[in-house]
Order: sequence, then C-alpha cells, then structure tokens
Amino acid sequence: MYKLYNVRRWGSMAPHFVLEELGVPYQNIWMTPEQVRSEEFKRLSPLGFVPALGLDDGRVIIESMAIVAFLTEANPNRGMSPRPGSDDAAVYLSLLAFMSSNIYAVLNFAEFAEDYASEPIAQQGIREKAILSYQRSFDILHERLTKEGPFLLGETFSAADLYLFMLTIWAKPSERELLERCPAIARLCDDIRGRPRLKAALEAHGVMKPASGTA
Ligand SMILES: N[C@@H](CCC(=O)N[C@@H](CS)C(=O)NCC(=O)O)C(=O)O
Repeated sequence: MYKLYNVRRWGSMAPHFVLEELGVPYQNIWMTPEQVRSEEFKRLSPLGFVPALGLDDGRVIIESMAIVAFLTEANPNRGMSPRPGSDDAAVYLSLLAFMSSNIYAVLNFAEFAEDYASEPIAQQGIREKAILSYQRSFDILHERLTKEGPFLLGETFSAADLYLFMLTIWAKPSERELLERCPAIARLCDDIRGRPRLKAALEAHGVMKPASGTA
C-alpha cells in the first residue's frame, strides 16, 4: 500500500487529493512541521520536504510532480490522466512540469528568500520578483483555461487540475486576489471544491473555501 507523508496545507495536498480521487488504498501519515524537519525524516526525503510517497517495495519517492504523475500513470483506468504514451499524456506531463518548475519552485523562492540572499534588501527583491514571476505563470494557465477550458486538458478533468488548485492556495498577495484576477482558475477551483470524493481531504487541509485576506 502507498504511504503518503502529509502535512496540512503543504505540498502533500495534491498527492492527497489525487489518491482520494483515484480511490486506491493508501496509508495517510500526518506529520508536524517539526517531524518533517527532523533528521529521521531526511533519511526518507533528503531535503526535508513533503510530499513523500512510500511505495510497495519500501522505497520512497519525492517531488510532488513525480508523485502525481506516477500515481495517475500507475492507475490508468481511474480517469485522472490521459493514456500513458499518448499525445494527451505529453501535454499533461508538460503542464505538470510547467506548474512544478514555474510556480511551485518559484513560490518557494519567495517563501525562503533568505536561502538565496544574505541581505534583507536583496531578500525582499527576490520575494517581489518571484511573486511577479509566478503570477505571470498563473496568468498563462488562466489564458489557457479561458480559451480551451474548463479544465487544463480541455473538456477532461485530470490530476493536473488538482495540482493547479493546490498552488492557488498559496498565492500571494492572497488566494482571493489570484481568483479575482483569474476567473477561469476561480471556476476550476470552485468545481474542485464541489467534488464529492474530495470533501474529507479538503476539510482535513482546511481549504473548503478560499482564504480571505493575505496569505
Ligand atoms: N520540489 C518539491 C518542493 C516541496 C516543498 O517545498 N515542500 C515544502 C512544503 S510546501 C516543505 O516540505 N517545506 C519544509 C519546511 O518548510 O521545513 C516538490 O515539488 O515536492
């Protein structure tokens, strides 16, 4: 059985939602930030990050994008991703990689600016530029949804939509600002919030409704 190392509202949300939508058995391991930062957990996830996913053979994989892509590819009949190897699957993987590299990673530049510059003024510069950079990437996805939606893959819902939903929750200056600026993303998030299979997981992460105010 898969084991999901999970922290409320952190990057394990997307794999958690995907596992719930797939309806496959898994063990959910709730963790505290302190446990994630422990040396013990770094033996599983060397950078001390969640998500991490334990596999049947005991190995553990990291990186949210790889975990989501793996889970959907391993369960191809659950309707959460295109047929592996198809052109649609290529677009699906491309979208996941786009979000992981250009939004999630850049969100982390803003969040952990002190890891990338020593001086507070330089850190502030990194934060501001990182936010502008990922806002542009959200705008690109908004344009895609507007022209070809309602989902990232057009008419077909996929785990890529769940990944985008997770990212919106962390947007700055706020989730609300993003949803107002990008109504096609807002519609997608509303749709996701109404999916019955996700109810318990959405509640567990406290994301049933968009957060008001600044993130
Ligand atoms: N590239 C990684 C990034 C994962 C990541 O940044 N996780 C954050 C939570 S959202 C984390 O575990 N941070 C550890 C900490 O704040 O100590 C992925 O996509 O999985």
